Amino acid sequence: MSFMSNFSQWLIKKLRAEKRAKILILGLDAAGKTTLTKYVNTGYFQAGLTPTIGQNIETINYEGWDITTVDVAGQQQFRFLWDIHYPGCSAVIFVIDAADIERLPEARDILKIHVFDNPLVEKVPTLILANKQDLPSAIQAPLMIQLLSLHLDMKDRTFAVFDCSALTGKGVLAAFTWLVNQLEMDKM
Ligand SMILES: Nc1nc2c(ncn2[C@@H]2O[C@H](COP(=O)(O)OP(=O)(O)OP(=O)(O)O)[C@@H](O)[C@H]2O)c(=O)[nH]1
Ligand SMILES: [Mg+2]
Repeated sequence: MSFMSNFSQWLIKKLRAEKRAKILILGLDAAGKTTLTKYVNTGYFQAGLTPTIGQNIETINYEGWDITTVDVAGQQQFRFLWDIHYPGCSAVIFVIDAADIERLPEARDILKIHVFDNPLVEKVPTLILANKQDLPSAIQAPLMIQLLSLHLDMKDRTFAVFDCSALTGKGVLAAFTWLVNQLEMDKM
């Protein structure tokens, strides 16, 4: 093998090796975090998942990136565990059950405490997912931005709100592509 092909293989390996990211997936219990993570990993909806206790850590390869997803338990008694995962995270995904209007104020409070006002993640891009769009009562992104006052609270942050359904998969790819584009930009 020539020096150049050795060199180019080394370079490709090195560049690929550097494309590593840890993405933290937060949100209230039953928002759909694990369902979404499974969909991203397998391309299929998995029914009957049990509520997460602790966290699920998985690795996916996407567009040359080695992405570790940390899907945490959303139930209140486990939320203290989220603190362990903030250091070193490259992006946050905050999943909201967009059809559960009653819990939107709670989702907003948790988003504020754990993301907006959290200095450990102030420099990382945040993808907010208005999940469960397959349900007729789901609120869509423009109204979600208003209801959660994201246009005010997040004005100094890199964030986007996407509609999606972890059941049908609609919107998941577009949202994930936005996030990976942010990771690419952060690397420049
Ligand atoms: N209709 C519909 N149901 C969904 C969707 N995403 C998740 N679900 C359902 O919502 C319920 C909770 O989903 P999970 O993925 O376990 O929620 P979670 O956010 O991981 O919850 P915790 O692990 O308790 O924090 C399950 O019954 C899922 O099948 C969706 O996009 N549409
Ligand atoms: Mg879960």
